[in-house]
Formats: sequence, C-alpha cells, structure tokens
Amino acid sequence: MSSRGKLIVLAAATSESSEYLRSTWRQMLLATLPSKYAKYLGVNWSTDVEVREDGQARYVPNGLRVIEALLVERFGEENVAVCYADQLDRFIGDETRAVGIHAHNPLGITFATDVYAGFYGVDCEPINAVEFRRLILHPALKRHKHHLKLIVGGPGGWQIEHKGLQQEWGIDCIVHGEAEEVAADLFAAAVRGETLPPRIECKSPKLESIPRIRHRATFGVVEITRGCGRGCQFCSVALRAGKSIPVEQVVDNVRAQVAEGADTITLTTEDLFLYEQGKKFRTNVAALKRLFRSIAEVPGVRYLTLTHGTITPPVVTPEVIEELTPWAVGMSPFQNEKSTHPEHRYAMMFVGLETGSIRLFKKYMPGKAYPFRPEQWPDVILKGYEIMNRHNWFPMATFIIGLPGETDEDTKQSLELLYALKDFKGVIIPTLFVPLEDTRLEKYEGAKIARLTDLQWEFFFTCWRYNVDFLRSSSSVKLKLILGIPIYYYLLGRKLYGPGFKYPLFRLGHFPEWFLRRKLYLDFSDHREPIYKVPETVPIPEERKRPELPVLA
Ligand code: B12
Ligand code: SF4
Repeated sequence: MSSRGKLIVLAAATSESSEYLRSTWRQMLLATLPSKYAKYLGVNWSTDVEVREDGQARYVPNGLRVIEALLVERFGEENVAVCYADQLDRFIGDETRAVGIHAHNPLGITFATDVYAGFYGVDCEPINAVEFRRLILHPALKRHKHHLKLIVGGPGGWQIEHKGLQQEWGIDCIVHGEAEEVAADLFAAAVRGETLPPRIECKSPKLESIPRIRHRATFGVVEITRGCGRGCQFCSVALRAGKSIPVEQVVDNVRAQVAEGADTITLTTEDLFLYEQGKKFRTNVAALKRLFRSIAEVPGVRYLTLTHGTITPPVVTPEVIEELTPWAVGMSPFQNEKSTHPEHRYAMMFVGLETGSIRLFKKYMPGKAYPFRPEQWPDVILKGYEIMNRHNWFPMATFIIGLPGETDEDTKQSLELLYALKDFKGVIIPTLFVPLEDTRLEKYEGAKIARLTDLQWEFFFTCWRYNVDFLRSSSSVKLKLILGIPIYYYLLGRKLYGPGFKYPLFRLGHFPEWFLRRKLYLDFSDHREPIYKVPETVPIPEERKRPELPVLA
C-alpha cells in the first residue's frame, strides 16, 4: 500500500482475534493471564493470527465483520481495509479519514477477569489489555491523527470510559451497543471531517438491518440469535430485543467463512435454545435441527462449536439435547477421555449458573429459571447437568461471586450446590461481580478481591480444584500444584490477599482434607451426601403452564 492509505481502516487486537486450537476457552484465558509472564505460561500463541496476502486480517471478531459489511456497502470494498496492529502502517496513510477499532474486552476488566492476572502481582496486566494498548497507541495512528477520526465500538467499549482513557487515547467517539443503524452515517461524518459526539448509545436494530458478513470471523462465529429477554439484572444483553437470524442468512454467513478457509463454525447466541423459540421460551426443536443440519451440510464445515445456553430449556424439553447431539457432539473439535462418545468428543457450552442462593437468584435473575420457580433453581441445575452429561454435553458453567448484598449464608448455599455438582462432567468458572454499564445493577459496587470473605475464597478455589481434577487427572500436574502452591502462598499470595486465602488455596493444591477440614466449610473427607440431589423430575408449576400468563410473572 502506498502512503495514501485506505479511506477507512478497521482493526482488532490479536489476542481478541486468535483462534488457537479452535478453542474458545483458551482465548478467554487471554483476558485473564498476565502479559508479563505469557512466555512462562505457554501462551505464546496468544498473538498468533494469520494475515492475507494483501496484508489484511484473515479473521477478526464477528462484530467487526458486521461493521465492515455495512461500510463496504456504503463506501465500496476498495475503500475499507481490516487488519491487525502490525499491519496498520500499510493501511493508514494520508488519505485515511476514519479508523474503527473493535473492543471485546480491551482492558480485561469484565467480570473481574483482571483478578486472575492480579494473582501474579499488582503490576500485572492481562494479555488483552497489553495487546489492545499496542493497537490503540500505534505510531501510525498518532502520525496521521490530525486528519482522521478514531472510533471505538464493541461490547467492551465501556471499559475505556470507565477507566477515563478516552481522551488520553485520542478516541473521538465510543459507540455503545448494536451499531447496525448508526455505523455507516457515523463513518460518513468522520470521512467528511465533522466533529463526532464523544459517545453514541445505539438502539437494537431491526432484523433486516443486520447484514450478511463478507469475510471470515474469528472461530467462524455466525450469529444465530440476538438478545435474550430473561431479564437478569447483571447482564448487558438482557434487555436487547430478541431475534433469530433466518437460516438462509446464517448459511450464507457460513459459506462466506468456509470460502476463506474456516473449517469450524461457532453458533453464536445468548442462549442456543432461543432459536426460533415459541411463546414463553418454548424450545423449537425442529428449527434447531434444521439449523444444525443446514450448517453441517455446507461443504467444508468440519467442526461445530457452541457458545451460550441456558440450563432451563433442556429440563423443560430434554429431547432437544438428544436430537442435537449428532452435530453438537459428533462435530465438536473437543475431546476428553471422560466422554462416552466413540471418539471421546464432547459438546462444550457456556452456561450461567451464577448462584446457589435462592434469595439472590430471586432478587437478580428469576427469569433464568422460567417456567420453573426460583426455589427450584438447584433442582433445575442438577437435572440439567444430568441430561446434558448423559449425551456428552459438558457445560462450562459460570458463577458470580459477590453479587450486591451477598451474605455468608448465600455463599454457603452456593458451596452446597457446588458440592452437589462434584461428580458431574464440566468446568466451573468462578467470576467476580462487575456492575456492567447498561445493566440494572450498574450503580452497585463491584466485588473486590481484597474484600473476599473466607467462604468466597473457598468457593473460588473449590471450583478450580474441581476443574483441575476434571481436565487433568495426571499426577504430575497434581504434584506441581502440591509443591508450587505453598511456595506461591508464602512468597506472594499471603502478602496480596491475607491469611483467609491460605486454606482455600491449599485445597487447590490437593492438600489432604484432614489438614483443611477444620478451616473450610466443605469437608470432602466425610463423604456426606450433598443437600441437593438430582430430582426424578422437575415439575412445571401449574399456573406457568398456561400460555396466557405473563412470561416472567
Ligand atoms: C462469540 C463471543 C466470544 C467468543 C469469540 C470472541 C472473539 N474474540 O471473537 C469467545 C468465547 C472466545 C469469547 C470470549 C470472551 N468474551 Co465474549 N462473547 C461472544 C458473544 C457470545 C458473541 C459476540 C458476537 O459475535 N456478537 C454479535 C456481534 C454482531 O455483536 P458485537 O460483537 O457486540 O458487535 C456489535 C457492536 O458491539 C458494535 N461493534 C462491534 N465492533 C465494533 C467496532 C466499531 C468500530 C463500531 C463502531 C461498532 C462495533 O456493532 C456490532 C453490530 O451491532 C458475546 C455475546 C453477544 N451476543 O454479543 C460475548 C461477549 C461479547 N463476551 C464477553 C466476555 C466477557 C468475554 C470474555 C472476557 C469472557 C471471559 N470472562 O473470559 C472473553 C474475552 C476474550 C478475549 N480474548 O477478548 C461479554 C462482554 C461483556 C462486556 N460488556 O464487556 C459478552 C457480551 C458476553 C456477556 N453477555 O457477558 N467471546
Ligand atoms: S439468561 Fe443469560 S443472556 Fe439472558 S438475561 Fe440472563 S444472563 Fe443475560
């Protein structure tokens, strides 16, 4: 490219674009692992991305592909380039008028993902944060800033405002929310050199405004639904208007990606079971089967992966899991010896469990259990796990520690539920409450790691103890933990987090239970029966069977 550059340049950070081993959970780690120690943690791949012959990015997050499609429609393919930081010099030039940057989790502060980086010391930043800064402070941007506008958009844009970095980083405008009906006009204003508003809040677009993407997205992401409607108060998409992308459009998006070398397609949604749903969240098994079959039939599609799903629909409609298993498990790239599939494949789906406390559940997220009552939440979870595990679906579940007003009693209930999940297959990720913008809890204080109670630490490390046992039962890993954890505690951990951290951490280190039992709430050595057990059935309350009732009564 000459020094003239492209009129519009779009870019994404490498750590938000990489698709190493087709593993979404590995990319998630990049929001949490400290950049400083990346080379010792075996994540050198975090910035591995592929560049096309013309210097453009081979894959970037799907949201940026949507923006690209809108801008190409308005300004023409020849005026828009999409690249990573290392190629910015090739595309930003004298004629560039607008640069748009995608932010998924730019500072790594969502759900306190930075907590994990913090374990390595106070001056440790997650890989995501370092890579995003490398992009936004790129010298080419600085050199040409006087004649271009810098626009940032994406689900993590709020983080930049939250940390007061917009001015320091020279960002003219941060776009919040779904930008379909705003992006083209905004970039047109930028191209004309007009002053842009520092922030734009977008409304949910009409279904027809969502364009087909033209090029490959990271992990072959194709959106199948948008929005949710279950109304959890901590969630930023809870109130986005729900819609399903027509199967023809989904298949076109798959074709566009396969044509550029993608062999893996990630069905992206807040909740898989919302696809073409009936009234009151009724799962549409036929539509889901048609969707999976249509995607699987596109020549070149080798693997299918999932993103999110709510645990309630499989309890209401268990056959949905069995019916989708041939694709969800049979075409999954993930393998684990604990799977009973002939090739040990398993389907991995992110499932939000969030709390075992009925009180907190009722207060902040009762819609998650609909049509069941909040009091049935533990039953729904256990039954849902049973159904999913039976068909080799291993959930990647999340819990939120430190929801506003959480008491020791609430944490104990979550620990009890965790204990009941001990023998199920899956991974449980503890996260800390973060008041996301545009949520009903945005004004509340986030959970602070320095203020975690002993019980909350126990919850945190008991999850990781389960995960280590589930993912790697090799004795060498256990030995490393047994030896490494006390050293870490006495050298650094104790200073950072105080003595309440010790025994929970030692549980992760596989210390014998006789050593831990008087210090922790759960005692693994007494083999007591869990308080919660998998129920035979979970009855739907009579009054909620009637469709004329309000959805979330
Ligand atoms: C697929 C996905 C992933 C995949 C792939 C990510 C990738 N890098 O490509 C995986 C599983 C790896 C992933 C990981 C993570 N994710 Co994610 N992910 C999603 C998911 C389900 C879909 C994204 C998508 O394609 N959406 C559809 C597109 C069209 O929407 P969009 O990206 O928001 O783009 C629109 C606007 O934001 C805007 N826009 C986007 N880019 C730009 C750029 C410009 C210039 C402009 C003007 C506008 C603009 O316009 C687009 C069209 O409306 C969303 C939830 C959701 N439904 O959006 C969560 C979501 C974005 N992820 C989230 C989180 C927290 C994470 C993790 C931090 C999880 C974790 N705790 O570890 C990691 C971070 C990974 C990383 N390295 O950065 C949160 C973000 C919350 C927040 N507000 O900060 C979301 C919203 C999920 C949630 N409900 O909590 N994720
Ligand atoms: S069910 Fe999931 S996507 Fe829907 S509102 Fe609740 S947390 Fe958000």
